[in-house]
Amino acid sequence: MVKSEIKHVNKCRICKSKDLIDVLDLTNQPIPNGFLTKIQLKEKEEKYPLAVCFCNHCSLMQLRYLVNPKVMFDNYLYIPSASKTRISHFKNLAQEIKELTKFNEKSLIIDIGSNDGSLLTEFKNLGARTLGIDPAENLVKVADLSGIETVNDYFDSQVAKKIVRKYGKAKAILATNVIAHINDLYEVMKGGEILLEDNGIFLMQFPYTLDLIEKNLFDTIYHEHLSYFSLKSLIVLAQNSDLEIFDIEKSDLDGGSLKVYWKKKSNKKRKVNIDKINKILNEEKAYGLYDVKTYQDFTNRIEKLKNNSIKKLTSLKKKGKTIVGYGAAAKANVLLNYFGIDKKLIDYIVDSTPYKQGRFTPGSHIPIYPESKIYETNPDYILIFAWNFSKEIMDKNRKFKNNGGKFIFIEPEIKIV
Ligand code: JHZ
Repeated sequence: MVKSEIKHVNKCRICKSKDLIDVLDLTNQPIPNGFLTKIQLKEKEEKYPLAVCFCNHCSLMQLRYLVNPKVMFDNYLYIPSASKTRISHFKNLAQEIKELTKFNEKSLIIDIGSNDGSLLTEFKNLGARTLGIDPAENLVKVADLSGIETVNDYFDSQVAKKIVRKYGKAKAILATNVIAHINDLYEVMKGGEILLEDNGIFLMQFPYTLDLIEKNLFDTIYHEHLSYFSLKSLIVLAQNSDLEIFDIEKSDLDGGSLKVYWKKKSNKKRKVNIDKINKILNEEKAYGLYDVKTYQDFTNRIEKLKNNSIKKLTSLKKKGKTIVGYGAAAKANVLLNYFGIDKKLIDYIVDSTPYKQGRFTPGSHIPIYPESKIYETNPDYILIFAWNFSKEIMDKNRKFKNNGGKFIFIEPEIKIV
């Protein structure tokens, strides 16, 4: 696949069925983390179709068009450490895995999509040996500087074999917010089988499709997220695998996510929490997650949401109000580009990520500043794009609120607080 080539998906990534039904088209968009420098603003911007379809067989919602991963991930500007809430989640996760696996200084903990190494740092602090895997060259350097050794690659069974030869097997493999980014999920499972110690665990965490649909979180649909999982779809994925799900937890992170715990089938010491698995499967069925109509209704709600939001924001602007954005998240760009919002409506966006500051949002070309900019210009409204961190953002901006400023939320319905 050459750099700008698009791959059209005509069979399901998990069950291989060709019965894929188009459900939502978010139009052609630039890649969601493709923040532009001032010089790049003058160049032609590459845009790619962004649309999802529903597999009528295993019910996996998935992207209809795939962008070459090298375009999206080789140089990556998103870092988890720009949000305290996420880091505190990482701290708790490390503690939880310590209790579950009783890892010690000899145990190897692997993180797939390890980014700047911030999750593994928490494991290192608890005394484990750590190894990251990440394709982003820029972030591997950052992780190395903070003492987290990282293999600069995309995870698959070949990489897993190399790691076992050099470092041994893993007590725990972590894959937080990365499984949705990987096209060949069977390679992930194979890699897990190769890499995991016999009594080890493999944890996947990803935004949960039921929450996405229920809360109208359409902006989490973007080119990086190839799959939108239900539990059912993962069970289909595991049918011929040596790994099996032994537990599941729901988490509030990122608008609602699922933590799925895998073990080797041969490991009989860990019991499979079959009641929990059945409970979640029943919830999915009762909600309609296996029914295409649920997704079609979602699409209709999103179209309405778009029209209502644009109307509301335009009317504020007509009254002479100033609106700025908070959090130049990947999902901010989906919303801006799908709604057709630009500098005429949003003056600027603030973000705590040093790599994003001084750049411009892809497609909409809105400038990004450090968070302190809010107190230089005192806007009337802040639109919170990073809604998953609204508490952290509102807490640190009490002064803005006390000065009479208001916050705008788009999902699930446009609301001013
Ligand atoms: P955040 C990323 O999506 C990319 P994004 C990725 N594809 C993925 O799957 C999801 O994460 C889960 C800023 N911020 O984490 C920091 C402030 O400025 O929701 C971030 O740029 N001030 C891997 O990009 C952005 O908001 C703050 O106080 O949607 C949040 O981005 C806080 C708390 C955040 O991920």
